[in-house]
Order: sequence, then C-alpha cells, then structure tokens
Amino acid sequence: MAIDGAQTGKKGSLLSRALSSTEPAPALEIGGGCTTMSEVRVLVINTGGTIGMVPQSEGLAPEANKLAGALKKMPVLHDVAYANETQLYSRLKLGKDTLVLPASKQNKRIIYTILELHPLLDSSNMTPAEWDKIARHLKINYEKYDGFVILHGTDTMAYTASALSFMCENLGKTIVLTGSQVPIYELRNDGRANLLGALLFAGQFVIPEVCLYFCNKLYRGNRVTKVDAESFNAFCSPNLPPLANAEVDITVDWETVWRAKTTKRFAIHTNMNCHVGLLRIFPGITAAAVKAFLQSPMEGVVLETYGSGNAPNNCPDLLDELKKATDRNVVILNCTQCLHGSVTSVYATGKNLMDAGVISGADMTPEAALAKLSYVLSKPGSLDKKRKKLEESLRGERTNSPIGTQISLKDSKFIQKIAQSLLISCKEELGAVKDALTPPLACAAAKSGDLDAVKALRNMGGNLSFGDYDGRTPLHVASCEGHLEMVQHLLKSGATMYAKDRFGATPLLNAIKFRHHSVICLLRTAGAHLSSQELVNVGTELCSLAFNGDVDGLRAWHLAGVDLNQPGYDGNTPFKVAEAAGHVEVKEFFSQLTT
Ligand code: ASN
Repeated sequence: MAIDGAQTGKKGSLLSRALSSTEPAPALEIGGGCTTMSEVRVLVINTGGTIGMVPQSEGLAPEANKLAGALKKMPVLHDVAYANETQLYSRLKLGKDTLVLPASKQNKRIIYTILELHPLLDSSNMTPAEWDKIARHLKINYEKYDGFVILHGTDTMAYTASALSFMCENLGKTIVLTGSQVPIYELRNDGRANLLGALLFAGQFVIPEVCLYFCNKLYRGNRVTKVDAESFNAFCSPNLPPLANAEVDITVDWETVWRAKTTKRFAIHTNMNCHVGLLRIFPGITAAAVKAFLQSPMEGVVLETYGSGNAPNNCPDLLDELKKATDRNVVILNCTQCLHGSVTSVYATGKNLMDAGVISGADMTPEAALAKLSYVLSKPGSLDKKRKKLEESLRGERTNSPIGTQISLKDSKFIQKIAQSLLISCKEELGAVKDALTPPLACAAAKSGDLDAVKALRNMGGNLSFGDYDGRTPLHVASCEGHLEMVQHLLKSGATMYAKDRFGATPLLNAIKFRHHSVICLLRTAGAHLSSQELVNVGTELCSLAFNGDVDGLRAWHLAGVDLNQPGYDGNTPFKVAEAAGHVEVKEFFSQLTT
C-alpha cells in the first residue's frame, strides 16, 4: 500500500488529500497478469444481506448471481470505458465478477472482484460455520489483494465482525464489513454509498483491523452493535469513537487504530468453541433458570447484567448456581445491559458476582464478549491462562487502563519549543506539528539504529507507520540499513510492512536491494511479500546479478521467495548467463538450491 497520508495516515487525513496525493498506488499480482502503478485490488466477499435482496413471495431474500451484473450498470461503481480501454479483463485474466471504480482525482483505480458465497444468507441464518468460510477466503486471498470488503446482513453483522476480529490473527490489511438497510437495486438506497465507502477504505487505507463501515462511519468491528432497524444509521460504537468519519473529508483517527504488534504472519483461527451463550438477567429470574442454562455442555456464558455489572444479591440460590458453575470451570463473563459504560465493582450487587468467580467484561459489547469467549475457549492452554486472556484487550475490544502513563507529544519539551517558535497553541496545530515531525525524526532514528529514540517517539504518541515526503517509513529505512533489531522493534510496535514509498518499493524490496539477508528472513516470517509491480523485470535483474557473479544478491532474491529461474529480457535464464560468463560460484549456488 502506498505510504501517503491517506494510506497509513496522518491524523485527520483528508479524502481530498488522499485523492490528490502524488504517491503511486500499489500494484498486485493477480492471476498471472499485472496491475499498473495506479491500480489497487480489493476482494469483496458477498455473504448476503439486504444489500443484495429482492422481494420474493415470503418477503425480502438474497438473490444469487445478480449483484456483479447490477453493479456494472451503476457508473459510480463501475467504469466500463476504463475496463475496455485498458483491456482490464484480458490483461489481468479476470472474470466478469470484477469491476473497477471510476478514477480518483489522482487517477487511481480500485479494481474489485466479487466473490459470492453459496448460499447467500439473510444474516439471521449466519452461524460460526459461515465465519470459518469467510476466514478461509481471507486467508487464501490475503496476498493477492490490498484490502477486503465483506458484504453482510446488518442483523448479525456485529457478531460476525467481532468473531472475525479474533479469528484474524496478526492482521496487516484492512477488512471492512458493510451492507445496507435497503437493497441496492432500489432507487433510494444506502447500499451504494456504503459499498463505495467500504471500497475506498479497503483500497486506499492501511487500517489493519476488522472494521465495519456504515452511514459514513468506519468503526472497529468488535465495538459495534446494531441499534436501529429503520434508520440508515443502524450501528453505534458506544464505548469507542469511530476510527474514521467520511464526511466532506475523510478523517481517520490514526491514534485509535489498533495494530497487531508482532513479527508473526497473518493466520486465521477457525473452529471456535460453540458451547457458549448469552444470558440476560431480568427482574425475577430464577435460580432454576440460571442453573438450566449453565448445564453441560455449556463452557462459557456472557452474563448480561444491570448498570455497572450488577445482579440480584438477595437471592442466594442464584449466586450459588453461578458459583457452582464457575467451580465446574464454566467461564462467566460479565457485561452490562447498558449501551454505554463499563462493568465495575462499585456496588455490592456487582462485587458479589466477582466473588462467585465471574470475570469482568469491562466495556465490551455482548457480541464481542461472546465472540471472545468462543475464541479464547477454543485455544489450547490452561483455564487460568484463558481467564487472564479474557481480561486483556486482544484486539482493542475492551478498554483497559494503560500500563504506566503515556507521554503525549504535546507534553514533549521539544515539540513545545517548536510550537512556541511557530506561534502554535491550539491542539489541532500541535497535532499537525507532531505528525509532520514524527516521520523524519523516526526515519533518522531508524537509520542510525537508535532504538531508544524510536521508543521515545512512540511513547510521545508518534505513529511509526507514517511515511516522510517520499513515503518512506522507518521500516523502509531500517530495512535498507539492515538493522535487524530495529526492524523487529518496529514490527512489534505495529509498523506496517505493506507500506510503499513513492517509488513503489516495500521494506522487503529495500532489504533485498541492500542484501540484508537476516532482515529479509524476518520480514518474510512476518508475512511480507513483493507486489507484481516490484516483480516487473525481475528476470533481467537476476540475469544481471548472475552476469556479475553476485551470489549475495541472488541469495537475497531467493530468500525473498522469488523464483531464480525467471528469464531475462532476451529469454536467457540467470543460470545460463552465469554459465556463459564463467561464474563457477554462481553455478554452485544454483546447484545447492536444487539439491
Ligand atoms: N435481515 C437482513 C440481514 O441481516 C437485514 C439487513 O441486512 N439490513 O440479512
């Protein structure tokens, strides 16, 4: 993904900036063909929902094999002329389910392919089996696309978004769920705007989360709940502000964006534990009803309690049933029935629940709590470890008080001095100074391998995924320099390895060019891959290395996962070139590869 403000983000990046940026867009390798510098690829997984429904004898229901054809007739969602003029279908070897958005101001294109699941479902019919299916498609297609959109019914979208947020481990790309309240085939509908917005976020921004886009807002998927069956504004995120607002400008709150801080590659976790449930406390609920609900095979229950996590404590039998269940290792997670707020132990009625072994779910939505229980209980490990995991924030699904005080860049003497000399006083301008200064400072620190300086910038609230004026991030610089420890630190701080500088290069290509083998291996382990744009003419590059007897250079490409048998412009393979030039050491290197 190109590193401009729009894609990795300066806080408050504007759509106008995104669209008028001079950065090249990423290119991807799909089906053997090549996208151009100005094209990005998004996969749209259509699971069903109102967005693609038509009236049938029993009411609205999804209709298969209709959506792509219908979208092709909507100029705002498909540019026929561009597809024809650029021979999109033959060039990329694409089927009829691929469409292309009209050009952005900067002449960038989002090419999106619709993958329709069978059968399409009203989301009321969704089960964990469908979550597995979606996750598998994400895994299979992960390297082929820049971002992903999942079309889904609104009724259980919050459940699926929550589940996928946990099932997608070490996520580095944007996944956006969306749908609509009115079918896209109707004259007045919200489907067109929701799909367009979701595509723009998935194609133009690296927000490495499972998100939900609806009615001009991008939310963290595991923070939302459906609150309205009649309004276009169907969702709310009661305990976390939206990640982005798409008004006249698109404003991304980059400080809220959650990142997997890891060197591990993207993976999916399927087969969630299905012996979980939601139990809502109500006045008069009996101990017998609670007992029945908690019986085997139940392994985990989200208890929806009153206010700040309270349940009756004047009914000893009821508390006794909860205690007996937790003693049997049934995990009970306490969430409030209130839309807004958190579980605390302010009241005796709440404290007594904790005494019975119930775990606080803090400010998690019941949807997120259920998905988290299902995820954590399906993982190996001791019950103690699982109970601890439930109290942690795994994907930003609950607000935990930060460990230690976070220093804000606003508090930094350095920034304050600069602000004073620039006569800056307001919060927004201070933030702009911070965003402008972080990239060059972090890149300088990355170049000299100064881990302490990078850590200090991070602690001051600096975003290590921001690029400088050339879109070069600290990860690019550290990869060029071969600072292994720095690369590791940056990845563990959430820096994106999908960043592209203005020349279209990723940190992996930088590490190859400078033959930093250990950095290449680390980036590869973390899931880094080259784009088709970076692979153009690679055969000729390999032949040139072979001609010069450059084993180190060839090894770098090999470690990056590139096939070294690709011919150069004249059809000769690197091996042939080395042979002709009499480079015995290169020939030996090739023979080692084959043995
Ligand atoms: N029943 C529909 C669904 O969840 C509601 C919608 O999508 N607006 O599939």
